[in-house]
Amino acid sequence: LDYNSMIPNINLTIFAQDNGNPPLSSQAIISIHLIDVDNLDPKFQVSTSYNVNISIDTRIGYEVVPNEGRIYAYDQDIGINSTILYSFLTSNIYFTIDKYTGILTLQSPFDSITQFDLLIKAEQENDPNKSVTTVLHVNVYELNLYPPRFLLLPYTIIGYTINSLDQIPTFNGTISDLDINPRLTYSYSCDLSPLNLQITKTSLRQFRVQLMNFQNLPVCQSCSCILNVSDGQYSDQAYLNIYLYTPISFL
Ligand SMILES: [Ca+2]
Ligand SMILES: [Ca+2]
Repeated sequence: LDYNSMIPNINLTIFAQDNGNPPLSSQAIISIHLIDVDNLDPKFQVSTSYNVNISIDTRIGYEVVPNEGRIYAYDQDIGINSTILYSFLTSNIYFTIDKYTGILTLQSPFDSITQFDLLIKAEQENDPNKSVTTVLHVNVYELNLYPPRFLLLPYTIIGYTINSLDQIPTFNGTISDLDINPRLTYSYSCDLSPLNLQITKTSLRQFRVQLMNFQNLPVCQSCSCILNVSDGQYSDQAYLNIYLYTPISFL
């Protein structure tokens, strides 16, 4: 008898007859009522594994829904149908899973594109030994559709060869990049080797160029540097022309 594949209530009619003449007989009905026993583990609705594709810019608190739908498992004993509890077997800082609903929530932001797997367990509330596991494949991606561009060219720095801390020759520039959160990095090269630049990111799309060794700079009329900005995939270049004069009082 298998509860899951049978009608749980069966009536059997028993018929008895003797060999007398005439034969006498009687009948009785046996009513069988099947009760399920807890012999089957829970099962995930998705038989393979779950997959999550999530943008690196996703905000904390966001409900993360796998491609296959919400995480869901059920007790295969249909007559018992115990409550199922969900948990992670792999420790991770990014997601929480609701114990009762299986809902995944982002609790920590991503700082790089990455891929990792998490093991998820579903167990019966009344018997933790009756459980099943599945894998959640996580793919953190970043949309990078637009190239960065230096704005408001040409760039020029004019200054003196000798400076104090409050008059370091400086240039503030802006980048155009239509992506939501461009990860811009800067580099440079100059035609005059003693010229060293410090490029600082001042905001998501703004930067500051300052001349290093500002107390003792070479004379430049003009020197030329090439600035480079990259978003990891696309890049742009701009010329920075530098004019450095000897202060008149030192002539
Ligand atoms: Ca069960
Ligand atoms: Ca971009």
